Amino acid sequence: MKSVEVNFDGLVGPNHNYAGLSYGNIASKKNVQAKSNPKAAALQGLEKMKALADMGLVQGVLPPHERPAVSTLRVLGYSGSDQDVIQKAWRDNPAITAACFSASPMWTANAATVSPWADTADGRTHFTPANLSSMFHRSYESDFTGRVLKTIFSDEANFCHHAALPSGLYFGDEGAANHTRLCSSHDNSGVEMFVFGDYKFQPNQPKPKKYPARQSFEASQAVARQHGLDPSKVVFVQQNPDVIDQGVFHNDVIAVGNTSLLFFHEQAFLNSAEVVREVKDKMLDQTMHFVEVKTEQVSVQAAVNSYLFNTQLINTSAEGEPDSFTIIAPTECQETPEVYRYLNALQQSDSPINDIRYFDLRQSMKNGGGPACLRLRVAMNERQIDTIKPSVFINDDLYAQLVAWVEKHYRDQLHNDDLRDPAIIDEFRTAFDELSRILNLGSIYDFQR
Ligand code: SUG
Repeated sequence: MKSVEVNFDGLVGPNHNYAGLSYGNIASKKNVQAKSNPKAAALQGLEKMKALADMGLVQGVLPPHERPAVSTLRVLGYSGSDQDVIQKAWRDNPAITAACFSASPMWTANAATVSPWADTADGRTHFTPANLSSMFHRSYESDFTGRVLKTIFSDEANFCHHAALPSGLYFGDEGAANHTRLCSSHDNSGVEMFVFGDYKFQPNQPKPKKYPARQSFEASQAVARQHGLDPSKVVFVQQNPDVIDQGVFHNDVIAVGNTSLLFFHEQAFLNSAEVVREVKDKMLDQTMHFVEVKTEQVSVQAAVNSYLFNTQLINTSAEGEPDSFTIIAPTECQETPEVYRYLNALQQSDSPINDIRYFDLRQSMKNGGGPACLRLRVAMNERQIDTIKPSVFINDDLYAQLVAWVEKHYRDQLHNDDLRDPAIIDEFRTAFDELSRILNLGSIYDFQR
C-alpha cells in the first residue's frame, strides 16, 4: 500500500503578534513590539499550503489554538468571568498575559514528534505532543495539540497517541523540529534521527553558554522508546552548542532531511562526520545523499538570517528515475546574497536538488518561523489517509473557504497594545468558532465546551 508524505500546516491565528517571547530566537527578539499583519500572515501560510497541494502533495491543515489562553490564566490563579480573568491579568502581569496571546502554535513542526507505521513495533503511527517546556508561551500548547491530533488521527487501529513528556527542562522536547526520518521510501522502515541540545542527567558534557538548549538527550530517548522504535534504526545526535549560541534554537534552523537526502551545515552537529557514518551504517544498503554546506559557502549567520535550512525538501522522484527534490524556500534566501549564490549553484550541480521555489512567509519569518516550521510531516499509507476527515485536506474549495474566512475575521494590523482591547476576545472566538465548523472538527475549543 503506497505511503506518502502528508504535511499538516498550522493555520496562523488572528492573534499573530510580535511579543519578543523566545530568548535565543534572534528574529523574535529583533521584532518585539513591531506591528504584525495577521491577515497577511494567514494568507501567506495558506498560499504555501495551496502550492504544495497543487504540486500533488496531500496537504492538511491544523487549527490555531484558542487565545487568549484563559484556562492557563485560571491555573495561575485568576478567576471570575473570562473577561475578568483577562483584564485582571493584564493589570497585574502584562508579560505573562502577553504570553497567553501568542499565535506560536502555528509552527506545527513543534507540535509533536511523529514516527510513521513503517518504523514502529506495533505497525501504528505514533504521536508525542511536544511539551515545549523551555518557553512559557509554548509550554501550555501540548494539551490542545494532543486534543487536535486525537480528533484528526482518531482511528486507534492506525494511530497511537502518547502523553507529552513530563514538563520542566529535564525532558524539554520541541517535537519534529529536532527529528528527521530518513528512508528509501515511506513504505520501508527508515532511520529516525533525533537531534538534542544537551544532556540533563550527565554532567560535564558540552552545552551552549549563552542561549538555552531546548531539547534534552533524555527527552529524545524517551520519545524513541515510547514510539517503539528499533534501537538499531535510531540515531541520537548532539547539536553543536556553538550554533545554539548563534541563534540556532532548533535543529531545523541548520539541517533538514527527507527520505534519502540530508541537507545540513557543516557546523550543525558536534561531530558531523560521525553523524554521516552512523546514518549510512544504519541505513544499510539504502541510498542516501548528504549535501553538506561549508562555512565558506554560507556562514552560520547567513543561514540563521535566511533560514536556508528551514526549507522543505519535497521528494519529486519518479519511479525508476534518479532521486530528485524540490526545495521550498523563504524569499529571505533570495535576498541574502551568499545564500542565493549558493542555491543557484546547487541547482546546477549534480546534487539531487533540482528545483527551488521561493515563498513570501515574512510575517512568520519575523518571529523565527520558516516554511519547515509551519508544517508537521506525517507519512501515511492510503488506508490511514482514508480514516481522516477529508475536511482538513486542502483542495480548491477548502482553500477558498479559508481565504474568505481570513478576509472576514482578521485584522491587517495588530500591535501588542491592541490585545488589551476587551472586545478582542469575542472577535477571536467568533473566528475560531466558524473555523471549527469549516474544518468539521466539532466543539474543539474550550469556550465551545
Ligand atoms: O519557538 N517563535 C517560535 C518559532 C518556532 C520556529 N519553529 C521551528 N524552528 N521549528 C519559537 O521560538 C516567537 C513568538 C513571539 O516572540 O511573539 C516564537 O515563539
